[in-house]
Amino acid sequence: MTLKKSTQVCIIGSGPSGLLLSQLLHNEGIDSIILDRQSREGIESRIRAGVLEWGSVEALQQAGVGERMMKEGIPHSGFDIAFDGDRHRIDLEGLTGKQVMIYGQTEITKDLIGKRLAEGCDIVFSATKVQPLNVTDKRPTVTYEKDGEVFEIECDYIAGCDGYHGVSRKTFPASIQKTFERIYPFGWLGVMVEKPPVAHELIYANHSRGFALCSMRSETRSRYYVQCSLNDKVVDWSDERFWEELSIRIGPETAANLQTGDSFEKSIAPLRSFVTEPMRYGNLFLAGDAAHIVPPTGAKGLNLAVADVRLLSRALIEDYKNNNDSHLETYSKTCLKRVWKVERFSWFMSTMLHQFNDFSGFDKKMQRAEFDNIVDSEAAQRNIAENYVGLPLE
Ligand code: RFL
Ligand code: PHB
Repeated sequence: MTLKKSTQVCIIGSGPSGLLLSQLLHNEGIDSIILDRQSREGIESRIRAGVLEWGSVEALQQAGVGERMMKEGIPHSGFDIAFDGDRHRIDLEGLTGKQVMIYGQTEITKDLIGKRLAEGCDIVFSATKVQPLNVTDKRPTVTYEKDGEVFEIECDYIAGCDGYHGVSRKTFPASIQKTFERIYPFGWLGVMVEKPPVAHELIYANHSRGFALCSMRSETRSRYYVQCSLNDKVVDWSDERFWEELSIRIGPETAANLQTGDSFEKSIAPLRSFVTEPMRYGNLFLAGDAAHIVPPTGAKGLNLAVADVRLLSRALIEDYKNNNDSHLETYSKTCLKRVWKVERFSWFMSTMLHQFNDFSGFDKKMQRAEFDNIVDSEAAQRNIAENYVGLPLE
């Protein structure tokens, strides 16, 4: 027997995209159900992004989930780029008048899940066989299974917020879908440690042994990354090996302030650029990682997801409140223009800052020239700063 449910917007995925969309819709009286294949504990323990554009900060505040972020988050006015021991600060605030906020994605997810559940939202965790159906019909459906029972949700719209490995994007017919992809020939090994950060601001470093990033989650918790081989396994990297390698890549002066310790999380992530076009098929709309992936070097993935959701919520609210579907019609085009600019920035930062095995002597000179150009040109610095603090929504 199939158990029936009904809602206005069925949201697949309870990552930051799906949760924030549900919250923004709820605030305007629009009902949604969220389905996720993972457990709540699994979702709340995923360690991912750490840097929020100010536009994302404002969106979370406007949604009513900014209270803890404004207390515990750390605003940053700049960050450093280092190249073979030379270092240059990008003065975000001086160049753009804006800051970014250090606040973990894990915390944003916890804040959103807490608020959504407190307000009575139906979030189905550990749902299996989630499947959007009849998405070009006026009332599409989503089916799923939970605890051995089969459910069918009837809705007006489906939001595919189910990340890169989700089911929503796969529902698009091949005849209308175009995908664009670049896979980078290396990964990032990330480590979290309960020690104060090595510096007050982030440091992105290109060293002849590979890229390194010094980041943080709080005054007492640091997040570090080093470029690693795609063949590496986490077990290949003892804490000792990690600290040794990071110290070499950030150079002796910075490393003198490095407080090492036992890591409590260590993982390897591949780097990828990916875009699917269009972001809409019938009444199914994609948002966040379901539609695009950026390499993490520009700190853009989560922010791009928030930007999509701001546009999608606005379009749905216009449709429900004013019977105006023009923003839904232009959603994909508006998002993709911004997505490609952010893809460009993330690709640029990744290309400048990593070691590529197949780079020629000329390619390496180009990387150095990019760095020197940034150091010597305020215009180049401003362009980086504008992208880092976040491009306008449209
Ligand atoms: P998510 O977070 O992947 O959530 C998708 C949800 O969908 C569920 N799901 C399904 N549910 C039901 N049925 C299915 N078939 C499903 N398939 C999947 C999943 O369980 C999951 O809960 O996507 P969303 O919401 O679009 O959010 C995107 C962000 O998570 C992502 O872009 C960022 O984490 C990227 N990122 C960073 N972004 C930044 O803006 N700043 C950063 O500093 C930053 N650092 C990072 C990052 C990503 C990293 N990794 C691990 C990929 C650092 C790293 C290391
Ligand atoms: C992080 O703190 O996890 C982080 C910060 C900046 C990035 C990527 C990841 O560019």
